[in-house]
Amino acid sequence: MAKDTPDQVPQQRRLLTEIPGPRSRELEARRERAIPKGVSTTLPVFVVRAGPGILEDVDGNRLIDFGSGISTTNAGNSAPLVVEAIREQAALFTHTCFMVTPYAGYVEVCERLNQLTPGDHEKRSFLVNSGAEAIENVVKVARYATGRPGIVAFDHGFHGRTLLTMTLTGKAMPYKRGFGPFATEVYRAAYSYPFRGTGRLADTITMLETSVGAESIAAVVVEPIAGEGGVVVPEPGWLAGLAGWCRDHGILLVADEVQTGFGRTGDWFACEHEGVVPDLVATAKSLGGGLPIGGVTGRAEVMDSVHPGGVGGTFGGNPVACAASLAAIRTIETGGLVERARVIGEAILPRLRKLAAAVPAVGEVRGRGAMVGIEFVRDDGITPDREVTGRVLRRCHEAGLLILTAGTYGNVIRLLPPLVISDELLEEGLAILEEAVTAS
Ligand code: PLZ
Repeated sequence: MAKDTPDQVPQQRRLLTEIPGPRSRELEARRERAIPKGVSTTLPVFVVRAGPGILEDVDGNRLIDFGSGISTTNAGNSAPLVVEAIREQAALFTHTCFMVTPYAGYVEVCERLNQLTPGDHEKRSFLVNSGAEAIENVVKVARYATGRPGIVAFDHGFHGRTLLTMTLTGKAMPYKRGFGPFATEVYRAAYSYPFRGTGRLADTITMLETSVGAESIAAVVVEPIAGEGGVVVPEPGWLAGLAGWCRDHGILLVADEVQTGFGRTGDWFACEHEGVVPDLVATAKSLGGGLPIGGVTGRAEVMDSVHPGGVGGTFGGNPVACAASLAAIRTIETGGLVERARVIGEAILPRLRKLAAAVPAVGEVRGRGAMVGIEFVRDDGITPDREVTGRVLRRCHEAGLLILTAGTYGNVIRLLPPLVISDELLEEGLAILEEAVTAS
């Protein structure tokens, strides 16, 4: 758990105005004149400081944070070690471009990624700026190493917003509609979604073998738990079965651990729970402790196949982001935050499952560790109910609890609390959520 520091936000929920308050609304009006509506916001309260479990806004309201900037501040917002590391590095130098003159921090982050990602085989890593850029690069490396064109992605998958990663993403609205034409040689397969009874592995494999051909597939890109898709946890054994099929056909298994990585699910990486060792792993979000950085990690022979100069970029592995990353990883280690994610899951899941048994609109509560989804359905028990989801979201926000939605059908409430949140705030947030669900 993070230590109290003089600048730490008091760890109490506090509502001084309605949400959003007058100052936030003023800023929102300015924002509407300055920023296109294509960039949208879950909750337009403008933040002035945050951490470990609280977001404080311009009106002095203090909201409980169950979002972690979409699983980016697992180690806490402005975690003390991260702030110190950023200050120190920023005072020394802010940029050289690793491709021009290198520095140790970049090497150290890659060493940490090589150690921490699943599997004890020899690995190499390089650094980029975001989750999307990490996925772009795993695809480049996989195509290069295999000499094959095809990339498989899944229903309910989210991999980013660039042309290629948007193509891999499985949801038209809001991510794809109107933004085509898309990248070529991307094939979509069914993801295992036990609640909806879809995505049997044997059918997925038959489809890929008959309609694409295994020998044309360079890589299968998969989230171990589909985050944006609705915290969909595949059937046990599905991921391992997929990995086995890939291995048998010389297809590289790419784990997109951008959202699930760095302790979120109670393991360093969500693949570990399934005993799966991917060939390539894409990371971002909590790798940077709040600063933008992404990682591409893979088998040494795959990664080393690319010619010198074949991958890179101006800002990839920026020294300040690397310093933040090393400190964020240290914070997760020294704070026992991987274990803490399990404890958070054990606090959330049974409680919400009890609620599910009592409220027919809750179709399923699922997740692992501190990554939890609540899927809302109509009276028939299966038709997605976006309206009730929206009501729960609004009620929580008005009560000072920041939660997120997710889901291909927009009917999932998603909980991603920072792993440093106190038991008291976790408890209070859950009570608000339970009340909102019961009332909606
Ligand atoms: N892979 C699994 O979850 C980003 C998206 C926010 P970037 N998820 C949050 C939004 O609406 O754009 C994500 C992810 C997984 C890749 C990405 C992309 O990561 O750092 O946003 O590019």
